[in-house]
This record gives sequence, C-alpha cells and structure tokens, in this order.
Amino acid sequence: MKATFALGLLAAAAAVEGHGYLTKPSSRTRLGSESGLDTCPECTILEPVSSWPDLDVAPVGRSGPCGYNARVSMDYNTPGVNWGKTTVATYKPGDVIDVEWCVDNNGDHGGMFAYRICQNQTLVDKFLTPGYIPTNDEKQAAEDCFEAGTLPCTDVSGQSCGYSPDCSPGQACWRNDWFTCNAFGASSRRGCQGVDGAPLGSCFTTIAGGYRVTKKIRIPNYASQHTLLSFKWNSFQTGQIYLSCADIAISGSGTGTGTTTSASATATPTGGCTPVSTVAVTFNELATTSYGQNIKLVGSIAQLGSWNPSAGVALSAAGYTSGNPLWSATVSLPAGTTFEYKFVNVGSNGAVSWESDPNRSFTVPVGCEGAVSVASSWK
Ligand SMILES: [Cu+2]
Repeated sequence: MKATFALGLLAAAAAVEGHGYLTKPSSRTRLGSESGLDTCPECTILEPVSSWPDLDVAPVGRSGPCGYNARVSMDYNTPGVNWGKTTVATYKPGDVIDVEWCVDNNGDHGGMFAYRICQNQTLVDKFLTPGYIPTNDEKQAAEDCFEAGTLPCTDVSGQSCGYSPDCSPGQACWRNDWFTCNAFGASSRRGCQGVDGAPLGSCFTTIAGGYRVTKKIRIPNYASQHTLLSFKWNSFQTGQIYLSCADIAISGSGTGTGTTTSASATATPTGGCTPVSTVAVTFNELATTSYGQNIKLVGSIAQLGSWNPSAGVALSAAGYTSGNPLWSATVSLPAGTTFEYKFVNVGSNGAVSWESDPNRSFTVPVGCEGAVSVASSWK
C-alpha cells in the first residue's frame, strides 16, 4: 500500500527542509525574497497541523491565509516594505490565467494544492492595511472565506483534474476541485515536481533548488481594485501546510472564457445518417499480467465506477496471448460524454495498482457511428 510506504518515511522526512511558495503572480513571499528580507521563501510553513486527508480541517493560527515565516519572523498577512501596497497583476472577471508555484527539491511532500479568492472586501481589507496585523480570529475568518472561494480546477475547460493517487475514495481528500500532485512514492514524475516534470532550477528556492508547478485557474466574476489570491498546499508526507498570497486587481468587463458549454461546440452530423444517442465504446488495453491479476477500467463517470476500483469495469482476457496481452471491454456511453479514466491492475489478493499519471481522457463522439474503439498500452 502506498500509505504504508509513506508512513515509513515520515520520521526521516520531518527534519527535511524544503517546501514551496507561490511565484506567479508574484506573491508577497516572493517579493520578500527578492527584496532580500526573507532568506527562505519556501519556509513559510504552518506546522505541525493535520494537513491530510482533510484539507480544510487545520486552523490557520497566526499563519493566516497569506503565511507566516517563523524562520525570519515575517508575517505576510500585512503589507511589508516591498509588498502588499500595490497590486502585481490586473485580471478581468472570467479570465483564465496561468499560475505557478515553486517546490524545493529537498522538500517535495506531495499532496494537493488550491488557489482561492475571498470575495468579502471588508475581510480582505484587514490584510491590506499598512501597519495593521490581523488578529488570529480575523485570519481564520479570512481563511474560511478563502476556502469558500476556492477556484476549482474543473472550472477551466480542457484542464485535466484528477484525484490524488495518495488518496482513496471516501477520504476527505477525494476531490478534484483542488489540484493534485502526483503520487508521493512514484518512481518517476513523483510528487509535486512531477506535475510539470520541469528541470531543477526552473524556479527559485534557497535550499536545494526548485521545480515549477504550473496550472490554470479561472478568475471569478467579481471585481476589486485590490484583493488577494491565496495559495494553499497541503502536504501529504508531513503535517505541514504552505500558504502565500499575491496582491491582484480584478477589473474590466468579463471575457466569459470558460463559461461556454462543451456540448454546443460539437458538430451536428450531416449527410442524411441517423445520429446515435449512445455509442458502444470498446477499450483495448495491452497490459502484461501474471496469473490471478485482472485489469479494470476506472473513471470519473458513474458508468466507470466514479474512480472507485471496486465499481469499475472488468476487462476480458479472452483475446490475451503472450505476444499480444490484450484486455478488452465494451461500455455503452451517451454521445458527447467527456470523462477521465485509468486502467488498474487488481491482484489476486485485491491489491490495486493504478496506471501512472496523467489521467487518460476521452470524449464519446457525436455522430452516426454506433461503435468506436480506443487502443492503449499500460503506462
Ligand atoms: Cu517541508
């Protein structure tokens, strides 16, 4: 089990330095580092707390939604010398924007992360007033507001929004509105650095060099001349949470990006054939297995078990040979359905191993074809 493996490392990992912070847009923490006042921007840590599997349960205390760096006694919940007084970026409501954070090579704890905007200006103003440090109650109230203002991964059409490989269905971390790092114990493209697979040094950290982690978020339909974008990373490996904020403005008329529905974009078939409402989709997966192992198809829609392997679709090995290890299943699905999926290998003892990230995705074609097939190989 992955969880057992991770727990075995916990004692050794607790002393590991490293970690991460928001870099694009420029967070207060990044500006603190660039001004020379913060000698370890990736060390702004809320600890020790319960960071997993419930991502929202830990009180933020003095860390607030913008972070407190105990190493250099810097509270990023108030404007400082070179941050917090002006905005670093202006967006329009509905804009889809690129965001980036940086994880240190020595402290990639895996887990999940989120970007949030609190739409209560009165609360946010407490964090924009030079010389004023919000009380812990105000920090918690703002954190609750930021949690309510999580910008879902799923708001950006075309973005892959999978579930954490270190989380199980039924656990509080089983959610794909947050972004997920790859499996903590993966042998390749592991953890948060594996999300982009970017080279070491692709962003700045002070301890062992950083790896950038990029995603897209959609700015909400909300306007403010000065508000905060808060970044929160919950560690899977350690009882740590990383928080940082960027000062941004949201103004102008909305672009509406991301609000279009995918169904309307699908071409209407022409040529006199009869459009079908359901399509028989055959999945042909080449996967070498040993005796007693079975391959199942698990995905984001109910027909594929809603990511629950025990409710997934069993593939047949009727066509399996040593030279062509074919597993196959046919599922009837509504035309136009878009979903993500993976194959899993279920051992004779019930142990489930998943294919590596990223998730596969598929859209059932709309048209006159009543059957399609999808070929793939175990990855
Ligand atoms: Cu750490």
